[in-house]
Parts: sequence; C-alpha cells; structure tokens
Amino acid sequence: MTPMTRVGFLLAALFTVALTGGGVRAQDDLCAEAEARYRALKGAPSAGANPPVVLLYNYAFCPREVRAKAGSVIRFVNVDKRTSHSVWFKAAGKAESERFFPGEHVDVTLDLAPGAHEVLCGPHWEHQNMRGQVVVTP
Ligand SMILES: [Cu+2]
Repeated sequence: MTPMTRVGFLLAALFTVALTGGGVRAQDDLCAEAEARYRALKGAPSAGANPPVVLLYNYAFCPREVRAKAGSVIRFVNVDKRTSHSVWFKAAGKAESERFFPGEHVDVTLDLAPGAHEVLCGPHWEHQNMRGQVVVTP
C-alpha cells in the first residue's frame, strides 16, 4: 500500500466515523423509532401524555431534553426490545431508580431545584453515553 493510499483509507475511515457518530440526524431517527415503539405498546402517541413521557431506547433518552415544573412527575418509559435501563439524577445527589424492562416505566417526581439537571441511565451512561437533560422550571 502506498503512503497516499494509506492516507485515503484513513480519511475514508474518519469520514465514516463522522457520518455514523451519533449526530443530530441519528438522534432524530432513533427517537422516531422510539416513538413508533411507544405507539405500538400504548396505542397512542407520547406527546400530550399525562404525566409527560420520556422514552428510553437504544441507549438514548427521547427527547434528549425535556422541561417540566418543579414538583411535577415525568414518566420514563422503556421502549427497547430487550435492554433494561434506569434513571439516575446522579449530579443532583438522587438515588438511582430500579432497572426497568421493555414496556415498563418509572415515574420520577422532580423534587429538584429549578435549572438544568442531567439524567443518566445507570448501566449505560459511562460506555454508551446514555444521558438526557431535564430542565426544571419554577
Ligand atoms: Cu440504559
């Protein structure tokens, strides 16, 4: 292999990583799939659900960011095929939730100070970067 060919392969590899590295479009596609799975499970869209719903799917929170009032409840629903997840406001000093399985959910009361709070999935935040954000409003 000539040096130029090697550079070409390297560039192609880098380009492939850039294209598949979890950009905004990939997140949108993922969340569209998650929504389709929610509808299949519940027979209704997640939008307008009460309590408001965040989907956990393929190592992502959908939507990635949600806003809700302090003291209100958010329902985190696992719409995955076989992976269990948890919900953990680690930086806020909260305990991690139980792990919950496909079709199951966890309701979290937002007893958090107003502001942005990162929410992690316990088993997947370190290696799969499964993180979301909840903006608590007064
Ligand atoms: Cu997870």
